[in-house]
Amino acid sequence: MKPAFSRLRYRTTCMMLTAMVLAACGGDDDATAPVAPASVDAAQACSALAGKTLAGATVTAASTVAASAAAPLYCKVTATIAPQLHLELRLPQQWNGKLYYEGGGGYDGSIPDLAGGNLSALKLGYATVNSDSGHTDNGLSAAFALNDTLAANLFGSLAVPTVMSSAKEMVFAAYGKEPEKSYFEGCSEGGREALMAAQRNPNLFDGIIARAPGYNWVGFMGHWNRNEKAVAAPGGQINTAKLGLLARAVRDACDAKDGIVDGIVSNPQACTFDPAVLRCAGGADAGDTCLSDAQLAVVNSRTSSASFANGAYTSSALALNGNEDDAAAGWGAWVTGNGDVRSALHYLFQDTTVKNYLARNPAQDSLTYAYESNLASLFSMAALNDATNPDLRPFKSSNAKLILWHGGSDPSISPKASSDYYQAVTKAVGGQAATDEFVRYYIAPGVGHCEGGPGADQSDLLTALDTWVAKGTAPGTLSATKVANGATQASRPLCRFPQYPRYTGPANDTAAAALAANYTCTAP
Ligand SMILES: [Ca+2]
Repeated sequence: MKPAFSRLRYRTTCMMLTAMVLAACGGDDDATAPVAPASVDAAQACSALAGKTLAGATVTAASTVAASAAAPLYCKVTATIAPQLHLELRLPQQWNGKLYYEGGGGYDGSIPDLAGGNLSALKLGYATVNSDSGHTDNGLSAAFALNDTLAANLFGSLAVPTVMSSAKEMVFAAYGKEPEKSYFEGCSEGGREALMAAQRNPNLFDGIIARAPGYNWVGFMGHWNRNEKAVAAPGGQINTAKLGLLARAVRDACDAKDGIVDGIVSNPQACTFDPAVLRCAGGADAGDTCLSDAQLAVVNSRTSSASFANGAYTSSALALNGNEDDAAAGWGAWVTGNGDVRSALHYLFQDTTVKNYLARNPAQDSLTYAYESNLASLFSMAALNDATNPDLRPFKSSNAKLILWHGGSDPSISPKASSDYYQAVTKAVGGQAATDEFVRYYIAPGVGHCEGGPGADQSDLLTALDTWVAKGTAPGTLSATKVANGATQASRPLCRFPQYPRYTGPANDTAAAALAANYTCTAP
């Protein structure tokens, strides 16, 4: 349990009371603990919070949401922490005594819907909380950072601890007891928030799940700036047919190295494919059966690391994985914009970053901006947003646990970036044994950015984390499933890094290939 703020507050209140009523405060720790009601239903939780201001959060609405096929009965609370930080707290009728905080995505700017991680947590009985991280906009806009220093600081690192202060107080007011455990989970930007909390607020959560974390903001944005300039260069655009050519060539070379040809390169460390074999004769574009030098320059920009400010900021290489042509995990949406570079997600993210953090000029064209032209702006953005500190000893000392997860075919953030961070943590905390005491790292082969792709993208990491934190049972090999239309299509073991799931079942057996039992976590 984290510092018992409610007891401290209760004692403080008692100290302020006169001797006349002091007896009611009791004389030892147990007696000072507030007594939880036998049960609190969702309507009571709502009425306890309606109209209140708690730890700076003013409740703007509190109403029950009836149980449905999608979600159980809960009290939905919206609140504002003045002047601009908005949060939503969901208090289930059947509370498990714990709090779950889910991070945002992109540049945040809105409260995430009840879906994905927070819906799963609510179904498990967790009280859940989300925020907009302190500004209102679409997730592809960093306009808030241009002139709103508070918004920039809230987005960078302050929203999570600020929201947590209020959320814990609200949970106490609603249920009569503070959360027994508090967990954070986030992917991409939410994964950055997760690692930021582990680094800067090591006592805030009992456990953290960081998935595909965008922890390296300056490095990643600079890498994307470089990549998108290559796509925008004359002849740099890679069409769908050429992406198919590239992906097939990678699969032909590497798919089988995990024991099964299933469209997933599960053993990337055995993959030594060189895209230069696809070069058009002479280097000029000669149609869809080869890649020109301009197109290979895009491939090489992504598959090589990037470094800025004399190595102060770096970004890991993003290896080819054979899913470059996948609808969800491929390059179309993220890199090429399917023929329109200025609609590619990486173009859009780096462009709003250049405009609002670096050039500080909304009219700046990011494709003509030299990324290192203003080092002070890089330093400033890093101080706000980078969660690159590998020294998690304070987090470890608080007895908290961290689960790292990354999709093996992530087209946005390289799984190698998470591997590099994990290895830096291992070094910083004193080696593998010390790391194993509080970190688990998993790569899910064939999975795209946070989800999607041909791989098994669904795993119950929250229960694995809770079992570790609450019962002391550290997670080993976990399970992952691929779900389509509500039905499980395939299962795989989710192996601890650096292991991968190697197929050990019968050959040419589609049913066997869909079952996790026919795979063995194997060292590369
Ligand atoms: Ca394979």
